Amino acid sequence: MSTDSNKPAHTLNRRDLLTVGAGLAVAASVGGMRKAAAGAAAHVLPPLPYADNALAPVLSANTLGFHYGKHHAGYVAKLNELVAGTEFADSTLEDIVKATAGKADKAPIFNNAAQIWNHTFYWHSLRPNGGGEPPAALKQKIDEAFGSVDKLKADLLAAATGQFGSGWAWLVKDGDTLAVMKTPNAELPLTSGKTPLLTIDVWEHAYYLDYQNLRADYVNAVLAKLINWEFAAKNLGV
Ligand code: MN3
Repeated sequence: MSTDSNKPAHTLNRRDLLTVGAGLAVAASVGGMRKAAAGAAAHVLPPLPYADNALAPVLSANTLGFHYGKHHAGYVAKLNELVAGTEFADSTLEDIVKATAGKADKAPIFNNAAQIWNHTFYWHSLRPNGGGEPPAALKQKIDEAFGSVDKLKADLLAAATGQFGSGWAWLVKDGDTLAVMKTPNAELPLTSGKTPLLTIDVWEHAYYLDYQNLRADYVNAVLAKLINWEFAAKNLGV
């Protein structure tokens, strides 16, 4: 984990980079600098990569309004509250996630930090007019690992609907191959050494306003119309 206290001020902006996958970084340097100077919040809510109505009708503006504006924002506010004055006060989000994973006494900090990371990654895993065919280089990797894109989608659906209660379904890079996994609550593949490529939020707040209890309908609609294969290709580096 980072210990930034002895570093010169001009490096402060690096530690508040919320790195999401390869090549995507959301800077919160202004907040970080303010914190160093005046105790302001270190972690900021990254902007949605599209308007809150851009995913409709698959996901309504009402769902995004609550999911992003209340849930995601709430994790940011809570994490800032929990780390203030602690050893994690000046740590990056990823450093906090890795340092607190699996530690029962740090569970509230882990849960809020990991949920910030997961949600930012989720918003980028979706896009308006998504779905369709993955880019050729990604499709080749998918075909090698799963046999077909349809089989990958079936495996993602099975992971999403097989996750009992709240959690996440993921496409990950695991060693030299691709794999599907599910995680409960705030857990994420980073802590088991896998590289996340895509995720689907299967907490009820992600779909209940639009799909009620029909999680499978939500996942199928996301896979057909919103999933951002280009984001996965970028994270895979192909
Ligand atoms: Mn959520």
